[in-house]
Amino acid sequence: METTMIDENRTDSIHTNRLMQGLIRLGWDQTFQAHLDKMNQPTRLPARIIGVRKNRFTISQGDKPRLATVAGKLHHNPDERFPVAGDWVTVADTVIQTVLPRKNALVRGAAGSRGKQDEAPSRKQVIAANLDTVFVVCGLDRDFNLRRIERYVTLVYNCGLSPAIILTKADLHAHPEAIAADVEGIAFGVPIHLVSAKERSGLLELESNLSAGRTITMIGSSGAGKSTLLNRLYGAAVQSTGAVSSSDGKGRHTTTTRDLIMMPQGGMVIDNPGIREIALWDGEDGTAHAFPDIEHFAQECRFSDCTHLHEPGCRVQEAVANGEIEPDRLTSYHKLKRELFYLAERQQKSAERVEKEHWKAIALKVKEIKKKKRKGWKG
Ligand SMILES: Nc1nc2c(ncn2[C@@H]2O[C@H](COP(=O)(O)OP(=O)(O)O)[C@@H](O)[C@H]2O)c(=O)[nH]1
Ligand SMILES: [Mg+2]
Ligand SMILES: [Zn+2]
Repeated sequence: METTMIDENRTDSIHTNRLMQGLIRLGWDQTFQAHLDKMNQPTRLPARIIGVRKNRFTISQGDKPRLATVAGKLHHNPDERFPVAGDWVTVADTVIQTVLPRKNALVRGAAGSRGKQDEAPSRKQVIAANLDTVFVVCGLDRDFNLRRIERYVTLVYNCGLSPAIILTKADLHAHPEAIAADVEGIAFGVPIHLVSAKERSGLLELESNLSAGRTITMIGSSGAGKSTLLNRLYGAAVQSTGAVSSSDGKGRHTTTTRDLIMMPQGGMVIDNPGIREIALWDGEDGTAHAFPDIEHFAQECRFSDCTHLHEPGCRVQEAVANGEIEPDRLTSYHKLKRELFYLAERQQKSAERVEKEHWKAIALKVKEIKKKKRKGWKG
């Protein structure tokens, strides 16, 4: 009998080993393990969210993907994290119980959550979690727009993430290197890659982002060429792509779901549908990272709290006047700064409102108690 016991233990540990190897392939590490250990619920196993279709989730532990549902408490409790692509979760059978704390997340202001066009969004949308790099993908066709790249880069930095800019469809431009140089002028220190998915050029340089255990995601407009790039890097058509309607240069919606793809290089890519509205969400000061040139001149402004709009002795304005900074770049900076300011203000306001409501509730309670006491004294 004793031999079978030993064998069972052995199979057990082989099983655990295999599970662990599968998880590590998906990016599992000591940080997540520590979170799991702290929960102390040995019956719940970790898994990663590798597919999101509305409220249906696909999870993986490194082997066969499985469909999963979400425990009711995640739906109803606004304080609970709700799973997104790239999240690590605990599951009991095929029910997602908890979302483990995220290392980071790509977050934006939810589309349609701002009342007027210029208003700060009132809700956030988590696009993907636990990322190593975010590819900002921009096609060198009509999609190309420096200001939009600035906005994406700020969004990425604002989330505490590292961007890399992928200029794709290089085959469609007569002087792609000149465009790359322009981008260099607005994205200091951000890796810039010129690629053509069609001609398969520039792909090899991207592979260092895809080494084992790493996760990247791609953002960019619909039709930018994200899914095509993913397919090329994969070496097969794993994602569907769409033709751009030539009349308006805008792509059709082809990717409506989010999938985490295990790449042959060892890393993982989360494909995203095109984002039409790139609203920022409050976070780290993304503009400081995205506009180091302006921040550099700002140190020499006469006033330490200079807004670089109209103050005397503003070194930033001077830099614009003598051509050290492009006027459009400063406009873009002001615009993004203003957005972040309104976001912060909105959050401050809603915090104050919660506080106020809290005290109102207490005042009501006190009144109620007083009333009861009075009644008690009378009766
Ligand atoms: N000429 C050219 N066309 C491309 C390239 N990459 C993508 N496309 C085309 O651009 C369109 C949109 O591509 P897709 O990958 O679906 O864009 P997504 O919406 O960002 O995923 C498709 O018709 C692709 O064939 C490229 O490198 N060169
Ligand atoms: Mg796509
Ligand atoms: Zn100034």
